[in-house]
Amino acid sequence: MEQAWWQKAVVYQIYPKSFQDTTGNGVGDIQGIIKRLDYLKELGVDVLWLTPIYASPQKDNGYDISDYYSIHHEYGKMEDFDQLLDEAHQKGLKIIMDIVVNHTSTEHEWFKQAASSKDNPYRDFYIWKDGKEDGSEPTNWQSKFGGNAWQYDEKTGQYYLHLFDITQADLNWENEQLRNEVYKMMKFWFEKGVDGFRLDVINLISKNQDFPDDDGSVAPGDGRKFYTDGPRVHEFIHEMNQEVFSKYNSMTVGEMSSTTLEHCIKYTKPERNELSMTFNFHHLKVDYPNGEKWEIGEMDFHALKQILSNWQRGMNEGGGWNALFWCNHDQPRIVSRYGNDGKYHKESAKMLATTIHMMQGTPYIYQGEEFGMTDPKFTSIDQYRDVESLNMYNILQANGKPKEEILEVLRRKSRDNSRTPVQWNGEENAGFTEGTPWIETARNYKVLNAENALKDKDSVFYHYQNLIKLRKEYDIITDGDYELLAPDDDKVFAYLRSTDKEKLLVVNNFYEEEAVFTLPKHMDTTGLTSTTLLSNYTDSASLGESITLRPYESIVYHLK
Ligand code: TEU
Repeated sequence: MEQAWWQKAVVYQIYPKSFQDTTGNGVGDIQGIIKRLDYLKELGVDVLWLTPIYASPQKDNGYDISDYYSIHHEYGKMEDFDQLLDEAHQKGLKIIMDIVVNHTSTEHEWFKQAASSKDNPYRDFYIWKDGKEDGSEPTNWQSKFGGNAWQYDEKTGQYYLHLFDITQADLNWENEQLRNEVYKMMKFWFEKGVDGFRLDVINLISKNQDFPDDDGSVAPGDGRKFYTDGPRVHEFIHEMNQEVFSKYNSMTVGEMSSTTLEHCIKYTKPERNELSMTFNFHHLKVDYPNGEKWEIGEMDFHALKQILSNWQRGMNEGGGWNALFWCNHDQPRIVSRYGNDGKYHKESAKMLATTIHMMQGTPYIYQGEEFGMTDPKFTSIDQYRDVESLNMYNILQANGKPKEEILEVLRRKSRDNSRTPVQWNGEENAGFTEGTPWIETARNYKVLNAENALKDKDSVFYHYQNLIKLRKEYDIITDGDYELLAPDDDKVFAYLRSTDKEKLLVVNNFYEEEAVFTLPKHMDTTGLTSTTLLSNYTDSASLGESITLRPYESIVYHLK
């Protein structure tokens, strides 16, 4: 297949609220993004993904949209957005918008209409059901933010579905008029000149219309099997593609909650005309004991290697396309999580970056990741802002978990770990704001910040810059096949990328103890010359039959 522009691109995710404030109100804004465009050019990324900037009551930081056609007032005005789009384009940066169409805020005009009476024309834009005979919720499904997923509406005597917060009401995709409204809105943004969309939880839009109770085989009231990759989801996304995406030279990335490889191949196989690529989260659940997010567990290294490798091979063989990432605004910082944010901060941040960036797919860098931002390690519940974290705090407390333990869980798991202000410099509030930031800055900003990273030729920042350059120079990173090497090794994540002409050998030590990697017998290197393309130590060994790797050492060899 002919290559699409986004297959060789690197995307940078901006969480505007925490990126750069220019007004002193403590909240980031669009002018702040404009101010930092040159920094992003220096890094070398091609596309900026902005998490939702639409009008919103901000119960879930913009994932609760009240008007798809206007900009949230704290971020600026539509003119600011137009200016951003224009300046970014002039600098050769593309912009993709985050669009949330599984649900809207209950403050959205559609919902207000829908809730006003049972026969309002907008009623069917949402999912309303009568309670069970005893008046209880229509199903036992749990909301992703805790509690039952149905909310009773006194006025009309029915329940509406909300898979997330109570103020995030699920849209009814069975309704054709709703779908047409969504397509119209998407076209509005494309006509403005945006280059694509990140589609929030797009694999949840088609619900099993029988609305059965969950038998609890996965977890009590889980419910996911009745709406994840649901009955009509491919049909709806294909329709969206035909009505909207296919008319523009766009890229689309679907956020896929609890999905499968088979579905993601379908979502992204070009001839099916659905999406460009998908995010999945299986590699970020290998530290969930028994699949439970709100418990602390060790990272299962073998599972991590197997999962990433299955997706590499599976998407390649199936003709799909992966989005590659460690970090986003919902995940703790990777260096604090699978790396080491103390003694080996630099080494481990670079090693993790190499591991993911040398794979096949489109890599995503989340703001601050490029210089190794860490979790803030909050110690008090007052420091948290995230609706999910606050809900879980209450739920775990009601379950009888001691407060100190809950705080420890949040310290490791909270989404706020990635939402603290970007650490631009060592000035007060890290140069993020001249006012009081909406969420505290991590304490290490005096040392760990973008300004220092730019001054240090050996910084994590320049490692990311190199990874991006390599992707542009070496087609094999985009095109090569993938093979996991030494699958049973307890410390080393090594893989081989190959085309008929060349190979890339990527070896990563994930631990702070030394590790030895031995070239597998079947890998014949005779007649090939090896050069070291990148490493995170200045004096890494050249390729030999076995290589001793120092703590978190990571080396990329090119063989030709
Ligand atoms: O997240 C969807 C999602 O399922 C998560 O990663 C979620 O944060 C996690 O399951 C909670 O444990 C998307 C957005 O990225 C997230 O910020 C929104 O809160 C959510 O959708 C609702 O729009």
